[in-house]
Amino acid sequence: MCGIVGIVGREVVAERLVDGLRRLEYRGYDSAGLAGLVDGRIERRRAEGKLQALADLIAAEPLGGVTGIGHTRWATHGAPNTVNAHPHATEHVAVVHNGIIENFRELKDELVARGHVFESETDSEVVAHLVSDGIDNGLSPQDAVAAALRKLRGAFALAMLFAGRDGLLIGARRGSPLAVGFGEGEMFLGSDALALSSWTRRVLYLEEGDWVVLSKAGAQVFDHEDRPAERSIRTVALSPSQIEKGNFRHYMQKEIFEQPQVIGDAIATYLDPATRLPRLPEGGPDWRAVSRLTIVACGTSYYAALVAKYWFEQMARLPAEVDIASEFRYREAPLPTGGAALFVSQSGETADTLAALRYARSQGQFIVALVNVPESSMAREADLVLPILAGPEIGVASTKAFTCQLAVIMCLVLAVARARGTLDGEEEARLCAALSEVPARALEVLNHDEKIREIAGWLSEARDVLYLGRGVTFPVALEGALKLKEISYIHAEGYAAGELKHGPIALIDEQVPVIVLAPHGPLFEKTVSNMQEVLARGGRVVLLSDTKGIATEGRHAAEIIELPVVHAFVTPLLYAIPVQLLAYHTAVAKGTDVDQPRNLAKSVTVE
Ligand code: HGA
Repeated sequence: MCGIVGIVGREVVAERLVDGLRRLEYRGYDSAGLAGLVDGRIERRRAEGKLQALADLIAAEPLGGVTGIGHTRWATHGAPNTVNAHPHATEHVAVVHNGIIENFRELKDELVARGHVFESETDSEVVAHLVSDGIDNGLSPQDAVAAALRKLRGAFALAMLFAGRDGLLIGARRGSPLAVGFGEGEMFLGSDALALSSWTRRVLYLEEGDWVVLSKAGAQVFDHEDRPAERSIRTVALSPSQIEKGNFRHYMQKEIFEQPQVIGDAIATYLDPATRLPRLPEGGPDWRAVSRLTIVACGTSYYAALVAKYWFEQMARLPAEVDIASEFRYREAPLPTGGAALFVSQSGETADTLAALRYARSQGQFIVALVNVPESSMAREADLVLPILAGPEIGVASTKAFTCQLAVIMCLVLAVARARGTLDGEEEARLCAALSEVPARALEVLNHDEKIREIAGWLSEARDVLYLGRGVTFPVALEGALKLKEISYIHAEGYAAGELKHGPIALIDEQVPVIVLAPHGPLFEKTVSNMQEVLARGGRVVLLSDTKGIATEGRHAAEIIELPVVHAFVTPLLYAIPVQLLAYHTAVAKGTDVDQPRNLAKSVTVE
């Protein structure tokens, strides 16, 4: 989604603004732009496409100004072209915006009637004209912003620059995150701490409804009722190695290979190393009294939530419903008294999931947030926060966040099962041991990288690919298909293996690779029967199984990937890795933009 940066600096800021935008590239965008204050006047540079186009433009036509703002745009209103690129400006103010101004049409009509001339099709431009209108009427920039904010509906983060007011930036947040960075005689604004990471580690996160006035001397925060507010400054621990590619070709590849480490970190936090029993942060509900768990998420996090449903029901005997956030939020689902709700989101800012969380709160549910960004809105609004500890995830296609979500969910399920007394001691110990072994087994899986790259060679020629799984590997089949679609643009579907004959089997011919996820265990024979149905119709199967599974069925498959033998419950953590690698290598073979796939955004802060 859109990225915002701003600097009140001591020297010309254009290059640093571009550098800040590079750190936000991972969010996905289609155009970019800067505004700087040059001799008191607003000047802009904007370009369609990659940031390099903007960097080239600035090299050809340098942009001055020691105070400036920058933006990467992921279009919601208006085509991704230069005219619609931010910043939007009038003679008084330049604005960058993340989010959607829902009442922009009526505001625009009013402003047009008063003589304002708009140049873009965006909703965002209305903010520039609204603030400008206030300044035209004699208001100070600060008062004009306060007045404009009162009129805006929707979700947004904003940064604004004012003609004739060097050293002044105003930022605002409602629904989309915005952070303030404190430098030495300089101040910064950014969509997240990553954007600010090469300038400062001292960061203040605006709270919902806050707006902030930045000058060289510091920041003054106001709350949603325009009262001066105190917000604490934190020191953010982000090391350069966490946000650089190192020896890897792509962030996605780096993040896939980080999994043994980060899953290990998550498990070490949530499983006591001495007793190997789960330990959760204080403050959970009385799980014995929870009647039902509602789990809500989007995208990859939704697939982690689907695995969670199997685990909660089977291990903790807790009825669980899983919903896609964008559907759940408007469905007005009745939620039971004494219920709890779990929200899963890498960024903790996903607009639909956040809205769903607020709905669940209005229905009296106990709110648990499972997020990768502990300062995020969901973390702040939850009763219990479980950080997944994956470290910054830059690749748009989520990988390590998925497996860390699974690791932490499994620890939560084990803790809930213990509280509810649904697992006997031996089985609990077996499960905890199985989970503790996952990092070592994940390393073994990564050793198949080369083999998977070879298989991806022929997968890259396919037009359609099917993924089949049963039980806890069914959501992994869905995730595998999503990964392939996201980064290689090959059409893929994930199916519950038993559902194949109810429709998708019609798609099978020699041209359609079928990836079968079938760990040996209680469901193996059933899944293999479905694989046979594929083979009988000429389908080409890639079988992901373990030694036992491959010994009995491997000879039928065109390709096999042998995975370690593990407890059935932890198979999703391991089977996720080869499907990530398959998607990765297929995308590389096709030459697509792995880390920034077309049309996609990372943290989806609009509906
Ligand atoms: N609505 C604005 C900004 C979109 C956005 O925030 N995307 O993440 C536009 O379309 O320009």
